[in-house]
Amino acid sequence: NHNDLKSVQKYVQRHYIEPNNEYFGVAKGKNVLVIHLESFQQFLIDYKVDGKEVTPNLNKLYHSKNTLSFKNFFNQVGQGKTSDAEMMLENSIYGLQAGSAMSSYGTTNTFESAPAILRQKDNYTSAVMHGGAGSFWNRDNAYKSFGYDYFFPLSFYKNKKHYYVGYGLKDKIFLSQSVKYIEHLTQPFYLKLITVTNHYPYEIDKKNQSIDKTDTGDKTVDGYVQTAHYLDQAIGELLAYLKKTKLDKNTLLMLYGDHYGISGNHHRASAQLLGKSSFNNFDNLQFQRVPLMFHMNGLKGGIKHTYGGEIDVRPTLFNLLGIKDNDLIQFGHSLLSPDNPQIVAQRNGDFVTPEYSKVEGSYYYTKSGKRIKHLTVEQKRKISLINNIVTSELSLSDRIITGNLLRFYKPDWFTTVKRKKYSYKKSDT
Ligand code: GP9
Ligand code: MN
Repeated sequence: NHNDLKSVQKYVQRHYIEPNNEYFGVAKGKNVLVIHLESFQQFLIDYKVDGKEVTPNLNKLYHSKNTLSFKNFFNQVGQGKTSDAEMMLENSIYGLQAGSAMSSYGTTNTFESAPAILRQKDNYTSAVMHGGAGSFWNRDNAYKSFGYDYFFPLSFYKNKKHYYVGYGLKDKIFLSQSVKYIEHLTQPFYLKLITVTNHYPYEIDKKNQSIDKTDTGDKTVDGYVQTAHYLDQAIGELLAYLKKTKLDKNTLLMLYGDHYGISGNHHRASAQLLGKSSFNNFDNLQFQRVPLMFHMNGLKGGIKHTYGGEIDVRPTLFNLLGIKDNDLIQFGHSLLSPDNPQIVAQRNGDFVTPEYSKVEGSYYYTKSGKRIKHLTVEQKRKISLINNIVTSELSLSDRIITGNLLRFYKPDWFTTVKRKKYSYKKSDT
């Protein structure tokens, strides 16, 4: 009810942080091309197998002087996996403790999401392209609630038996076919391309295996670098297209990994991949780092150490686009802001900060990985502040979703999204 909203509003206002002034609006009015890197972990960046880079194209982007790269950026998804990542990126609101918020509430809830905001503030056209079924994770409904103008799922693409693996079209085929749709989008656009080949069980046909598997002997792990390499090549082809069409001149690229590719059930193989003698639950939490990069001609880039997560992506993007977000209900903070609190909540209540990590009720020093056996009074105080923030955010966020609280709130300038306005036609539900 309204009182629930009041407490949410109060909390959000109290924790609001100004964006970084120097970066405010540096990408104002540019196209935004979001590349979803399926199951892509940060450790793959600069990773080598037999002396060969697994992801040369992404490595080049990562190190470019025109790329803002975040090396301590974490995924924060729960059971909703990809859909939780999308929920956080579009809304700066968490997924749920169980299930997928996009599936359970995407059709019925009111949202004030990135595509609607960008349309209303700066007349952006928005679209999602994905070589998989439109109904997966309830995308075909949730995207309407988010205010996406267009959705191009599998039914918009030519499909043949050898085009497809796992959950959708192979990334190279998906991206090359997407080009004709990208060309026709009215600019400026906010476009999300959702890749899918680098998804468990990491299988790809012989012809597209152009790097060796790793040799941990763990069958579900060893193919990972191979599909990641394939994804990287597909990205390379897309970048070449952007260059050829000069779209790169007026486009802000944003790339992110949605969640882990190697789950916590593969400690031995993970240790071997990282060249470590052991791998515990603390290591597994640190393993939740995924890439986040913003790339644009002329952007003042660099590798940033700020700790953050998917909840912070929208405020960071809005910082670059010069979109004021002080009157929006959101839990994230611009990663460019010097005052970013750097508290990265995990959906189960664990957290990472530059100083402390909480893993299944135990506390560790983030830098050394040493477990803290006895907390000092001062540590107790600091950690209880962090715990308060983590639990408040998660529970307030849950109340927004389960109580559909955004129907009671909108900034004056915002017009409520009408789902009926959108029809994705060929949608293959
Ligand atoms: C399918 C894809 C996979 O469309 O996005 O989702 P995931 O299994 O990673 O949550
Ligand atoms: Mn995923």
